[in-house]
Amino acid sequence: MINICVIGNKGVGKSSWILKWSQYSKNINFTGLDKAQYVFLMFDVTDLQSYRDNILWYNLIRETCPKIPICLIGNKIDAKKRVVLPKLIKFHLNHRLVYYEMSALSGYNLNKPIEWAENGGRIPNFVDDHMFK
Ligand SMILES: Nc1nc2c(ncn2[C@@H]2O[C@H](COP(=O)(O)OP(=O)(O)O)[C@@H](O)[C@H]2O)c(=O)[nH]1
Ligand SMILES: [Mg+2]
Repeated sequence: MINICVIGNKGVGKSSWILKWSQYSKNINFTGLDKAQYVFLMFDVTDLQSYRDNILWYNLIRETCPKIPICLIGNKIDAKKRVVLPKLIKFHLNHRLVYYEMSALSGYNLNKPIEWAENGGRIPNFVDDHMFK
């Protein structure tokens, strides 16, 4: 079992994703930050404030768990009124995090952050990723 803490502003879709994943598979313990091995930091691509607030959550996580692997998730990509466009999303580059776009509603990429955690929570090397693509 892996312990995962899902963090982010209210309304970004944390509960929706946790509920959906729990129906699909029982392989994860959803925990508080104190017991977590991995953190999923989620924002909502239809809510700019939730993207801006990533830095507050990130600093809070790093105060408590300086080394814990973090996966950034942009949820609600099914929504027509997307405002946080892909080209605006730089947070993961600045903080060297893996980033996945997701829709808890449609099921798109639901498993990607889990796979990342199951594989040990890789920290991306964007220079190499860019060079070898
Ligand atoms: N369009 C869309 N709505 C979503 C998605 N995920 C969650 N929601 C909706 O966003 C609202 C807040 O979701 P909730 O899971 O309670 O957010 P939480 O506060 O982060 O736990 C609910 O009305 C959900 O139905 C998604 O992927 N797409
Ligand atoms: Mg909730």
